[in-house]
Amino acid sequence: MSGTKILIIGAGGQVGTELTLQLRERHGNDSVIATDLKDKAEGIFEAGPYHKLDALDKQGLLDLVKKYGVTQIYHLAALLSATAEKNPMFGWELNMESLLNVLNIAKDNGVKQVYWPSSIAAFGPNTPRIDTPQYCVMDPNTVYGISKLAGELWCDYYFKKYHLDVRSLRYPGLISWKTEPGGGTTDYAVHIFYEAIKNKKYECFLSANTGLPMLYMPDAIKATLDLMDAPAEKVKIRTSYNLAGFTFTPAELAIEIQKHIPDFSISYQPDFRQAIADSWPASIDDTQARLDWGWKNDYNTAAMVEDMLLNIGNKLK
Ligand code: AKB
Repeated sequence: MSGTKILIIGAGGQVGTELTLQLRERHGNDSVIATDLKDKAEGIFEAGPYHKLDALDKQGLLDLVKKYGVTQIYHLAALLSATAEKNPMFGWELNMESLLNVLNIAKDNGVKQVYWPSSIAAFGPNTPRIDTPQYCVMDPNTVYGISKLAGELWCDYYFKKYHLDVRSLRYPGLISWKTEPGGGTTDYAVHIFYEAIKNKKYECFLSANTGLPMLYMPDAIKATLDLMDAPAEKVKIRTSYNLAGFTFTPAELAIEIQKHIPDFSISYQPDFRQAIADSWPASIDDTQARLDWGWKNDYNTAAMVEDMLLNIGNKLK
C-alpha cells in the first residue's frame, strides 16, 4: 500500500518487537512509527521513527496520528492476566481506556485500519474447554479477560456503527525467543527454555497437567499480517477470531525439551496463576479463521521446541 503510515503502540513488547521488524521490512523503516514507554529508541527501533508514548496519553497519540498522517494503528499495549490481577483497577483503566482512545482517534482522523489483540482470556469457566468454538458462553473471571471481552464488543461496535475497519485475533499463549513476555499466565512456556539451557531444571508455577492453547511467534505474526491484509469482505468476524497452534501441558513440554536436553528436570509449585489457567480453554477451534482468510499454522510443538532451543542457546552464548 503506498502512503501507508503505521503506528505501533507497545512496540517494545513480546508481539510488538517482532511485528515492528516485519512491518518495517515490508513498508520501509520510515513508514512504521514505533512507540513505547521507554524514553529513547534502542536496538531495532533506531532504524526508523520512535516516540515515547504512554498508551493512556490520548493527546500524545492524536499528535502522532496527525503528525505522520497515520493510516493504520496496531495497539498492542496491555496489562496481561497475572499482572492485572494484582492491580485490577489499573488493568481495567489501561486496557479499556487505551483501546477507546485508539478507536475514537482512528474514527475521527481518517485512520483506515486498527488492529487490537484479544486473548483466550476472554473465555471463562463455563466455556467449553476442549475445542472452544468461536461462539459460545464467555464468562471471563479475570480483569484482563473482562477487558478483552468488553474490548472485542467495542471493536465490533465501532465497525458496525462507524465503519471503522477494526480487526482482532484471540491470541493463545505466545512463545517467542526474541522478546520475553511479561505478566502472563502462559509465560512459563517461555521461561522454561531459558532455565532448561542455563540450569537444566525449572520450577513451574502451573501444575503438570494444565493444558493450554499456544502458538509460536512466527505463526502469530503471520496470522496478524494475513488478517490485516485480507480483503475486508473476508473478515466476517469483527469481535475477534479464535486462533490456535497447538496445546501442551507443562509435563508434555518438559518431555519435548528432554528430547534435546536429556538431563532437564521439571518440578511444580502452582501459585495464583493456576486458577487463571484453570478458567481458560485447553484447546481452540479456529475453523472460522481458516475458512474466512486462510489461516494455517506452520509450527507444531516439536518444531517450536527445536527452534526455541536453537535461538535461545545462541542468544545465551
Ligand atoms: C496471558 O497469559 O495473560 C497472555 C494471554 C493468554 O493472553 N499470554
